[in-house]
This record gives sequence, C-alpha cells and structure tokens, in this order.
Amino acid sequence: MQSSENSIGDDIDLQPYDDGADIWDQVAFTARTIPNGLKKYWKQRFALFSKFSEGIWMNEQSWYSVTPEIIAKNIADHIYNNCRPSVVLDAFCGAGGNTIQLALLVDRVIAIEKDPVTIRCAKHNAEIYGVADKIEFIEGDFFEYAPYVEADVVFLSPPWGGPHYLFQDVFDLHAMEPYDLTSIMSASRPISPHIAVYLPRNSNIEQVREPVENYEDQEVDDSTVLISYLHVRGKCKAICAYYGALAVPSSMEYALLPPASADA
Ligand code: MGP
Repeated sequence: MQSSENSIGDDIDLQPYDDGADIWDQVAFTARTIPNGLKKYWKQRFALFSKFSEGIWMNEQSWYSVTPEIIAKNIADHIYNNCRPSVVLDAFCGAGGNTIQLALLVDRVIAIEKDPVTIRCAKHNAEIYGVADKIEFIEGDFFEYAPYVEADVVFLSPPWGGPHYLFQDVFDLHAMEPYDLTSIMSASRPISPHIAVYLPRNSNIEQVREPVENYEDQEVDDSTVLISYLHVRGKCKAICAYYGALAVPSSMEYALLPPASADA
C-alpha cells in the first residue's frame, strides 16, 4: 500500500504512550476504508493537516469539523499578532488542528475535549507537529472546567450540529447544538474578553454581535466585533468572529481574502 493512501505511513515512529491499536479502525483511514460520506474530506486531507502522511489520526467527527491548516494558522497568527498571549484556551480542541497552530506560536495551550477518542487524536497529532509538550490536554466538558481555567485568550470552535448546518440559508446561532453562541460566550468571558469563535460561513451575523452588545468594559472596547471570512483556494469555508483586543483587522487576514469574483 502506498503511504500517500495511508494515514499510518510506513515510516512512522508511533508514540510509545499511545500506539492506538484499540482505536485504529476509528482514526486511521485509507482511501479504501474511508466511509463514503467522508470521501470529499479525504480528498482535502493535506489541506487539513500538511503532515497527514506522517500518521495523523482523525475519527469520523474530526474529518468534517477540523479546521483546515491554512485557516488554523491564519487564526493563530491573528491571535498572536494582536494579543501576544502567553496562554490560550482551546475550549473544544477536537483533533487538534487549531491547538497545534496556536502551540507553534504561544507558550502554552490548554486544550479541552470531552470525547476520549478525539482527544487521543489531538494528543497524537500534536506529537507529530512537535508541540505536545506545550499543550495541557484536559479530557472533559468545557463548561465544567471554565470557572477554573486561566488564559489570556479563549479560542472556540464548537460543534455546529454536524455537516447539516448548510441546510439552513442563514445559520441560527441561537439554535446551534449542543451549545448556542450565547452560552459559550458567557462561559468564556470571565476567563478573558479576548475571544475568537470559529463559526459557519452562513451564520446570522446580527447574532454574532449580540453576546457583546451590552458589555461595557473599561479596558477593552467590547462592543467591536471583527468578522473574518476564511477562504481556502478562493472558497469561503467558515468565519471567525473576533472580540475584545482581537477585533482589529490585520494584514495577514486580508492576505487570505480572494477577489470577490472568486466566490461566485
Ligand atoms: P464543510 O461543511 O465541509 O464545507 O465545512 P465545505 O468544505 O465548504 O463543503 P461543501 O459541501 O460546501 O463543498 C467547511 C469547514 O467548516 C470544515 O473544514 C470545518 O473546518 C468546519 N466545520 C464543519 N463542521 C460541520 C463543523 C463543526 O461542526 N464544528 C466546527 N467547529 N467546524 C466545523
């Protein structure tokens, strides 16, 4: 079998802490074993993780929800350039796409994920990118841990209720499942006013503003929200809403934006 077809490449030095033998059938797919519904993501595997062929693990849910690497890097750059944080919380870390790019820039990332298989993917993938020692992984529920976490910036890439989010013309962030935007913002704000949220490209933009409409903070102009439309090869994949000191346009961000005609 060719290694380009293989999530577990021949030359991989599997991590001694977790050889994954018990979950390989859930996280290590090949061109032959990838389920039909995930084939479009398989074609994008190197856009999701440029080191895919070094043995990246993704379970089914991660395939459709992980942030493509160029976008994760763009968000991490924006956070780093505007806040220079020491510690960032990634509250729903999934298979680690955002956590890894953040850990490449900041001192420490606290990465929370409640699904036991998904967090093993994230730990394993962080090893491949050489940043595992900068990440504190917590297997558990963000809302339980939120009151005890200390971080300079909060990054949120919540579940959107599955790939069906595009069935709505305008995605209702109040009805986002299992956590609506207001709930995740309310749990995050006591940790830091500097928040980035990765959301569907068809999100109701009025609702993106609502969580901070009535905040008055003397240190930060909390009423400003920056919406970044995130593209891969000319196609908008998602948006990132930036709050607090992150709500500042950056040249990095505009570098990703294609001409308007590229979206047609
Ligand atoms: P997509 O739905 O596969 O759109 O997701 P795409 O690739 O434009 O598909 P098409 O059918 O329009 O061709 C685009 C991106 O959204 C994915 O790469 C993920 O980064 C992100 N994403 C998708 N879902 C379902 C989720 C989710 O539930 N949570 C989070 N945080 N991100 C998601």
